[in-house]
Amino acid sequence: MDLGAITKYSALHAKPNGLILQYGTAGFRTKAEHLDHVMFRMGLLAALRSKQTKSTIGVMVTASHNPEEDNGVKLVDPLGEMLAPSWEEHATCLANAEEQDMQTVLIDISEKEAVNLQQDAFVVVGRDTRPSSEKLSQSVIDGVTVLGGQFHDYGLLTTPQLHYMVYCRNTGSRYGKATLEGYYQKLSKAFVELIKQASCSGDEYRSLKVDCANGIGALKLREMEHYFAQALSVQLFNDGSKGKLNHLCGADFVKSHQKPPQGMEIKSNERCCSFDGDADRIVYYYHDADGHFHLIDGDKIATLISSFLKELLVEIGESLNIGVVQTAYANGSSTRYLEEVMKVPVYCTKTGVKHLHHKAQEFDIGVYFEANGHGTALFSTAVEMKIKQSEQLEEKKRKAAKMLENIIDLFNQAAGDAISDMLVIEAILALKGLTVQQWDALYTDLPNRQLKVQVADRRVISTTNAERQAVTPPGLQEAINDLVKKYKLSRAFVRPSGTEDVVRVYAEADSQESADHLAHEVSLAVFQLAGGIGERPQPGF
Ligand code: NG1
Ligand code: ZN
Repeated sequence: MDLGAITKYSALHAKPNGLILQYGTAGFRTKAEHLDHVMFRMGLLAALRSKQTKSTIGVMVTASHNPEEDNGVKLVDPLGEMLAPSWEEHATCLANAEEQDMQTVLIDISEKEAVNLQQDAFVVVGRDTRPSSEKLSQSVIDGVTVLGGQFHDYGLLTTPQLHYMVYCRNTGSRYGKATLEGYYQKLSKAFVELIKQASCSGDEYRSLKVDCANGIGALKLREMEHYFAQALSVQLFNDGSKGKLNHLCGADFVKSHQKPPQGMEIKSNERCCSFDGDADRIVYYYHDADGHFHLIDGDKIATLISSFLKELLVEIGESLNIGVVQTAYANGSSTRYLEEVMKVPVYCTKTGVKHLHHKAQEFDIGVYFEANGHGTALFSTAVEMKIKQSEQLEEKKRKAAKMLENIIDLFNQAAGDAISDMLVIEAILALKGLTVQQWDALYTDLPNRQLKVQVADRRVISTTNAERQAVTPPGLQEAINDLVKKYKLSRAFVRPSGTEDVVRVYAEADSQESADHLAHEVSLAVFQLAGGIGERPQPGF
């Protein structure tokens, strides 16, 4: 390590005194103007991680669905996964070290992790469309370079595209070519082949309106659309040409406000979807003939996908297992439908895709989605083996195996990906001959409400049972239990957010009014028992 050079360059990316940040569920995220030192240091850390794993590491500069003024950074591990937990701790230590302690922390990490500093390092960098992202990604590169690392700057990419690049580079291109062209071709080829197998290929399946949150998804979908134009035409809205990123549009807005984005004209029964700011989340929706808005969230996406995959497995006649992984935010109706009607085992993990991804790896086919639309499906080698052996099978089984093969190619195995999920969904709807209303009608969501409560220190709330029960502060869970008892089909839980300084409250019940009341009452309990600050939560939304 050239400590002199590190000191010199670090001074050019100086840390504001006293600023403390945490590597949370989605890496570091805050106002862009506070992030320059974090970016430089994450460049250093990515180089160390690359030396340690002898693999390519990814660094993505984005703040996803946050407002345009924010930014953030996350590291991508060798197989496209989120950073290993011990390295998340190192990331936090390194980002928070005062200028004079930075070197010591860096040496500490290298020693603890037995990093061979002579080893080469290679880091790939991607960024979203935020005005601050270009300069910040340059700071990442400065960090990589000062540790003698090599880099490839992909420039503008969706978050899942960067995961894909990392995965390809570390699997000797067996998975795919680590270029945008490679990504577009792999996905589009699988999609077009799947669509060809649809018997009902009427025009109604062939067009889709996409709200791109004024973000990177618009640019990349526009680059990609001609690769699959023969099978699907996409009409892009909120493409960044005028509106602000994530402002009144995008998957997070649509899901949390349960209303359509601005800037999109929706005719009745038209199929529409929204991406978030870095294109790793997707939700669908439509207006019915009476003008009512219907949201189809991550839970219903998981239901569509897992039921289709289960049918294919039955078709092949193989005893491969399939499981669905959700979080506490999954709508109660979805869990019930999956378990009782579809007879698919459902598991609940803590919030954050790394937890879901980990659990999903336990199955031959693991489908995981957060209710907010972030998810994918993972396939074990046993499934791939089965497909390889399908040559000997009878015609019908061979066809199912072929479909499964294309579906595997179409899913981004490295991460939840709005573009890839969109194409999977479009293919399944076409293959099953399902309209958006028929898909929506699989089950009816229980009315629900999510709220935020400001408290002095959100860490006073600790949870258990995949965040569905509060352990501390004393009395809070008992209070929630008593409130829940007052309503029908009700459920409520609270947890500290990993990305915002708030406590999140979730409630569902048999009517919207009840869900709203319950959420409000639980908010008051949090405010009283967990050190609420500012104004007491008010009823009404
Ligand atoms: P937090 O802020 O920890 O609730 C949010 C989402 C997560 C996940 C992360 C990362 C909800 C309720 N929470 O986490 O699901 O997507 O952001 O972006 O949607
Ligand atoms: Zn995102």
